[in-house]
Amino acid sequence: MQFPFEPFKIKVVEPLKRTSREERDKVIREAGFNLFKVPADSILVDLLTDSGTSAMSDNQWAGIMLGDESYAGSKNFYHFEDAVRRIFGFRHIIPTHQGRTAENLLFSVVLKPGNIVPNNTHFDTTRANVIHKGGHAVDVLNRAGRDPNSVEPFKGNMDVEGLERLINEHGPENIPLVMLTITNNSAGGQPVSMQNVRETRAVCRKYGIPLFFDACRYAENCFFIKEREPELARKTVLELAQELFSYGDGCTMSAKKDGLVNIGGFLAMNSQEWATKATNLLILIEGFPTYGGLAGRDLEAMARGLEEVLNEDYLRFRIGQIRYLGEELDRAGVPIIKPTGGHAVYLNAREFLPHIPPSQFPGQALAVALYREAGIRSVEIGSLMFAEKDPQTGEVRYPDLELVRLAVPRRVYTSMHMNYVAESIISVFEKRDEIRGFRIVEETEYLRHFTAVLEEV
Ligand code: P71
Repeated sequence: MQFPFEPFKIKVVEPLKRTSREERDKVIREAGFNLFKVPADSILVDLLTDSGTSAMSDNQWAGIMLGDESYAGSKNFYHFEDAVRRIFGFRHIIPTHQGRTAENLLFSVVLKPGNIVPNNTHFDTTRANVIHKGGHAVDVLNRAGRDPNSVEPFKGNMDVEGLERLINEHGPENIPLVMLTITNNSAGGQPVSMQNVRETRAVCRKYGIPLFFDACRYAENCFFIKEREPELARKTVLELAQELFSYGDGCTMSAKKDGLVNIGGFLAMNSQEWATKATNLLILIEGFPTYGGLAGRDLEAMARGLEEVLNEDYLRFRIGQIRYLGEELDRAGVPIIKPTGGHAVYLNAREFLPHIPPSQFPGQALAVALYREAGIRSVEIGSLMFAEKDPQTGEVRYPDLELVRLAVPRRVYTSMHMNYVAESIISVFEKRDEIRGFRIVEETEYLRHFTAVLEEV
């Protein structure tokens, strides 16, 4: 397949350093087989995350020079507020230094211990924040999203009937809000349809429960809506975003994704009462409400990034680049989640390495192999990240999917980099029988994948 070429030219470059196989083998052992602990200098193509790794535009860098570092009332805050209000439409806008702080503020304000938070699929920081405030994070993903072989267009959707059942089971009074993660990162970067947003909204309305978006990848999600919901194909991505957010009562946002910045985020909502409480907490943990843990220049870059990301030539390239990588792998028989999502290609590690059981972390085994083979850094999204131990029985529950995510930073890598990645993975696939599983030697209680130390079985 041909994909639209990079709709930008390169003004600043950052050299890549090559390493030998021996060097990489040494580095990965010293890192306890945990790719989060590998120095970025020892990585050739870094697909760990699309978060905070974007290349900013000349327009954003120009905005950086216009940073107004006043403690209160910086002009950049008002630019930021205008941009967010134009696209998202929510009344109260609270800047934070990244997405998880917006989650922390939100759940600190709305959750009572024992409450339930339904989400199409919680991302790990969202889940951890819900649990940390004494709540239960429940994923209510539609059936297609749970089937790695389904090619449905909107595999990120909420299971709306399941949501209604859950509400009836626990009572709406125990559910402070419902969340929709767009795109659905943990389920493969799959989009949520406008239709599904409307249906989710209708159920929330019926029971008087607010609907919040986890809006990290809103522009990518809206581009998929434009491509795949025929009656909406003639709207601009901006118009689609405005419609989508009009169905919600607020959102959390990590602008490190579709804000095209290296740091930044926000919490936005219509409720005055919740916003007041969140702002008071913001002052305690982040800073004054017109900077929220950021410099004025960061707010300006974010204001500009939130608008730039809606450019449809950019989005066509962005989604096309991911699709291209997926197609190259698929053609060679490498098992991937299809269709490809908005920000990443997800390898199906369970099918890639059928000889490694979930208890030996097939995703991690594959991620380590890609690093050793080719200096590519990916991230495991499987049993290392998500397996849960039952506190009573000690029994371990494994997630439905064992994935390795190849997340592509925005505007950073070219098509030749994608070819290199595809060829390297295909060569690992050809010798997959040699790959061994892992066991954990050290782990923490929350978010263990960041720091765990492993050894080869
Ligand atoms: C991603 C990240 C960043 C990350 C987080 C944990 C491990 C590895 C990488 C962050 C998200 C996200 C969604 C849907 C909230 C956050 C938190 N994703 N919701 O995918 O994807 O945002 O990092 O700004 O705090 O690599 P934050």
